[in-house]
Amino acid sequence: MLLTGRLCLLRLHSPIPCPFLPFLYSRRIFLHTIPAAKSQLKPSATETKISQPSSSQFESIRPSLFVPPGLERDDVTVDMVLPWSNIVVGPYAGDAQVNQVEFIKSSVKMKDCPRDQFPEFAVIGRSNVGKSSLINRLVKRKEIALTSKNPGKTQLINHFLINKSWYIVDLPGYGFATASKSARMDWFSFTKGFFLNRDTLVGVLLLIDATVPLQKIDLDCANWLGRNNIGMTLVFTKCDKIKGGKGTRPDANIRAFQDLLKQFYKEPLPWIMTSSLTGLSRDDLLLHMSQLRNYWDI
Ligand SMILES: Nc1nc2c(ncn2[C@@H]2O[C@H](COP(=O)(O)OP(=O)(O)OP(=O)(O)O)[C@@H](O)[C@H]2O)c(=O)[nH]1
Ligand SMILES: [Mg+2]
Repeated sequence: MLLTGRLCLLRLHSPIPCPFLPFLYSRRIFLHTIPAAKSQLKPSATETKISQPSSSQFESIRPSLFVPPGLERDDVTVDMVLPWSNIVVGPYAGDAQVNQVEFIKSSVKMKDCPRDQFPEFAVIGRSNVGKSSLINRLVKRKEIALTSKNPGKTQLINHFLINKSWYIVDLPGYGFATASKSARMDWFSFTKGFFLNRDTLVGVLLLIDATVPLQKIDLDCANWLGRNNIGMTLVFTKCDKIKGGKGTRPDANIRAFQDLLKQFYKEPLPWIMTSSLTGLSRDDLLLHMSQLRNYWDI
C-alpha cells in the first residue's frame, strides 16, 4: 500500500515537456512585491482582495498549479492555492503542526540511517542556501540544526524526528566552492545512493537561493531528481532579501528557474517562496508536506 501511494505521487513529477503559464507570479509577486525583512509578510486582506484574479485570469493560472493527489485540476478554486506558491491544498492536507522534535542521530553513510520506517523529507541544496535554517524555522527551534555563515557546516546526514512519526533530514550541501574535487564527487555518489535506495523517502525539498542568479548545479540537481522519479518541491529561500537597483531580484530568479524547468516536466513542480528569517510560508510549507506525507502513508 505504502509503495503504491508513493509511486502514484512520484508519477506526478515525471519529466516530460509541458506548457507552463507563470501567471501566478504576476498575482503573488509582482502585485505584492517581494516582502521586506521583518515586515508583515502575508498579504493583508486588502491586498488579497486587490490581487484576487478574475475568473478568466484564474483559468490562465490553472495549468501552472501543482495539484495534489485526490483533486482534479478543473475542481481547483483560487482559495485553495497557498500564498507565495503554486501549491494547491487538497484533501490529504492535515496534521501540519510540529508539537515535538527530537534529534535522533547523525549518520556518515546511508546504511547507518534510522531504519524505523517513518516517512521522511530530505532537505537538499547548495552549501549555505539555508537548509539548516529552514529546518530550525519549521520546527521552531533556534539551533537544533547547526547553521553557519561559512558554507559546509552540515557534513553528516542528520535525522530529526517530528511528533514521533516522521522525519526531516538535513543533508550536507553541494557545490561548496572551496571543497576539493574529490569531496564534491563524493557528495554526488553519496546522495545518489541515498535518494535511490531510501524507500521511506516521501520527497525532497530542493532549496534554491532566490537572491542569487540561476545556478547550473541547481538545475542539474533538479533534473537528476526528475529523471529518477523522485518527487521534489522547489523551496526558494531568503525571500526577505530585496536587491534594490542593480542585482537580481528573487522574482526574476524564480521565474528563470521555472522557465528552464518547465521544458522537462509533464506536470508543474510545486514551488514556494520562504524566508527563515521572517517565517514566510512556514505554516504553508508544513501543510504542503502534510498532504504529501498523508498520501504516501495510505
Ligand atoms: N536573510 C536570510 N538569511 C538566511 C536565510 N536562511 C539562511 N540564512 C543565512 O544563510 C547562512 C547559511 O545558512 P545555513 O542554514 O547554515 O545554510 P545550509 O544550507 O544549512 O549550509 P551548509 O550546512 O553549509 O550546507 C546563515 O548565515 C543564515 O543565517 C533567510 O531566509 N534569510
Ligand atoms: Mg546546514
